[in-house]
Amino acid sequence: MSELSMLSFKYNLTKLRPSRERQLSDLIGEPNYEPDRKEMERVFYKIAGPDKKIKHKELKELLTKLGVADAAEEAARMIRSVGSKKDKSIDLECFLDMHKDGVMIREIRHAFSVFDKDKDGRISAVDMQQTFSMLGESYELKECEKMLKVVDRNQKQYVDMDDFIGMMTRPAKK
Ligand SMILES: [Ca+2]
Repeated sequence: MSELSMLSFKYNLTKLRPSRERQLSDLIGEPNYEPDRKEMERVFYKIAGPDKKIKHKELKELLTKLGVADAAEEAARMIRSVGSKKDKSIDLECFLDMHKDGVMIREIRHAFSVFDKDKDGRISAVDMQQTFSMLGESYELKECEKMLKVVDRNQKQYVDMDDFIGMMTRPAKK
């Protein structure tokens, strides 16, 4: 994964507001890098909505949020390969099947590792500053600290994987 993901991370950051009307843990659950079945079910229902099927549009939106460049195409491909032929959507069983190797989580972890410059498993304000500077954007450390605070859910002064996953999969603001 790519600069695009990093840019989308940055874009997400700048869009975020400090209020926490949505609990990130609603979506992903307890800190856990390899989501178990229950967590995946929760994620599924979050994406799929009341009809309990993930349609192309929903999948495309999710992939876009995850920084996939050709989200529409990729969504169509995923539905073709794992979805139901009949109604062109992904049901819960397909979804669990699709994630048994943790593809999306792996992608997110990769993006995380791009930010985590000193590889200590935490994204600090300094990590953030360095990553942005690689992308040709310079920020004061103070600005990075501010951004970090929005993602960091319990004032630990760094972003962990759980914060990161929550942010990357957060639904777009209307
Ligand atoms: Ca770090």
